[in-house]
Amino acid sequence: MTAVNIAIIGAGVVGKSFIQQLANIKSKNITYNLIFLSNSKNSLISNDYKPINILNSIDLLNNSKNPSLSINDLINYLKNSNLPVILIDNTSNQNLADSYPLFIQNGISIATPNKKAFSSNLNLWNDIFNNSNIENNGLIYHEASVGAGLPLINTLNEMIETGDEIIKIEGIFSGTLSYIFNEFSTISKNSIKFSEIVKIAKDKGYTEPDPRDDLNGFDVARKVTILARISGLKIESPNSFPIHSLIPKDLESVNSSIEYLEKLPNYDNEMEILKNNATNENKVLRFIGSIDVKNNKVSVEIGKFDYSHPFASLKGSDNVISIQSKRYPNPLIIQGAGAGADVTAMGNC
Ligand code: NHO
Repeated sequence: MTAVNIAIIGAGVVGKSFIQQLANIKSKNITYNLIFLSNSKNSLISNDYKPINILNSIDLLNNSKNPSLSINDLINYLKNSNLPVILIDNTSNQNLADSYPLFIQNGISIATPNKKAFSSNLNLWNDIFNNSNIENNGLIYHEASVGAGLPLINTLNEMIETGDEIIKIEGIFSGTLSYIFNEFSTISKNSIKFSEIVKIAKDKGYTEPDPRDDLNGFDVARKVTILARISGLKIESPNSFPIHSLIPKDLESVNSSIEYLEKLPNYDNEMEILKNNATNENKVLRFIGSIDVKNNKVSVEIGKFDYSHPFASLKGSDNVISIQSKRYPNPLIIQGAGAGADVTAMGNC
């Protein structure tokens, strides 16, 4: 039986679920020993690298008097471990993401749902993956950075590594926007307004605290950047291609999400026209990310789809991704829950 040491940063929505899954993991060949856990306030550290009890680690962390370690102190601690180490980054911290190359150079592997490292500037991406290709350096896994735990990034990497050529990837990559469009633009006619659906999504807890953080399209742009880079496109940053923001210009700068939601009904007309045009063509609207590898074109936009298209029949907040390649001229479709703590945490495992 091989043993691996696990260090976890971040014990929020995804972090807590990951700890549960780690405590119950069914692996025949590998034992996972927790040696470090931190959030932005406290840390729990096993100075002699003996395993910490995973089951009550959250309580221990909350009662710990130790402050969080600096990134350099954490690297120094982890690189002296006598077993291989995997760092699980369950934060959305940019500084930590910027330090991945350092961790990897010091032989520490990383598994993370944090999109920041893979969707910031291209230099960071190159630094991470060039370093992880060097013998004895750490490896990097980020399955949950797009589509939560759906088998997407591994599948795409395997297709490319075995010589397939990606032609086009198109998908619904935001759980929140999937829900909003699945309810707003349906195969059977409905009279619901865009602003009403946004409010319902917010009340159900599907959106970020300020729904504009979902509706600006930037989260989708980050995910599209990641998939485009894996497919071989040199995307400088998520700002280097068109993103259709769903926030009316006048409401971009209003101070609070409450004011935004109050004023949103005044702007329903534009979305209503788009929906009616789609209905007249027997189509539905969906918010999609698109990567046309062949023509080197990337975008985040509202698309219109026939009722028979797999994107039209999507339910709830599911994600769906269509990959067209030389081997799959009829696209490979990956579909399922693409948001939520458990399915995101699973992507780290
Ligand atoms: P939380 O709940 O804010 O937890 C963050 C934790 O990190 C806290 O414990 C905080 O104390 C700690 N932390 C922050 N900075 C730190 C530092 N410097 N040192 C130590 N600790 C620090 O965040 P979540 O929700 O648990 O998210 C964690 C990561 O998973 C983020 O990178 C997030 O982007 C990523 N993620 C989350 C989800 C989700 O469902 N919550 C998803 C994907 C990735 O599949 C999900 C998704 O895409 C949802 C999306 N909105 C959609 O599609 O609609």
